[in-house]
Amino acid sequence: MTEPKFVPYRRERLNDGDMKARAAFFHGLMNARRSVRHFSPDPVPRELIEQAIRTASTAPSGAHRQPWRFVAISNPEVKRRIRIAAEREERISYEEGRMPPEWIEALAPLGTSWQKPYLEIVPWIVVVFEEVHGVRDHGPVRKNYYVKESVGIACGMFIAALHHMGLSTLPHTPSPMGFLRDILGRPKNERPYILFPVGHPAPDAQVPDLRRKSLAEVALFDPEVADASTSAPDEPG
Ligand code: IYR
Repeated sequence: MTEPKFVPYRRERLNDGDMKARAAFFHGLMNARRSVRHFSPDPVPRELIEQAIRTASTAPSGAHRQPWRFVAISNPEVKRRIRIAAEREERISYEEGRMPPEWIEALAPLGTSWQKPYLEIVPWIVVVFEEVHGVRDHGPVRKNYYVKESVGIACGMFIAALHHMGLSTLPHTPSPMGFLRDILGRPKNERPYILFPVGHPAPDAQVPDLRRKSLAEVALFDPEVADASTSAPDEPG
């Protein structure tokens, strides 16, 4: 059994006023983020993509396995192959009934279609893979834990990092996404999770006129709770 090893953790302690000011600033910043589908072809330095991936990779993860892999693509030929394969799948979803009518209707306010020209226009595509399990040269596979949760958190931090540095993106999941493993030559223990086109919005970019849920719609503070003596105990785990 590996012994735990601890190091001191020290953070500057801010006063409540400073924390409120920072909280308001950060909310304003994040509230200005929008998913973008109209990108500019303007180049973006690789260093910025590297930095966003570094930030994403600070995410917490199950048993600290860090079960994510970020594949960044700027090569126009590879972007083209991804667009062709994504549109092939999306056409089946949108036009040939793979997405049921209820789903198509749910997407109607977003104005999406099977066509994904932005996949060729953007300077970068970043495909995030979940490492379903680790690999060892000999013996059984090395298990990972809470992979979806871990990679989802990392993707959220990636989106925040991009937005904070002034870039835009879209969490895109052309379904099914198996073609990304083939095109990008990733091993079997890696599964495509989300594809992010990354760049600047086109000067004439538009986004759907959406409303965010209010705090009252998404949060409960100290709600009435069931009597502990009558409720079932939690499952261990
Ligand atoms: N993957 C498709 C469909 C799609 C699904 C959901 I849920 C969205 O929020 C948006 C789109 C596409 O990318 O068009």
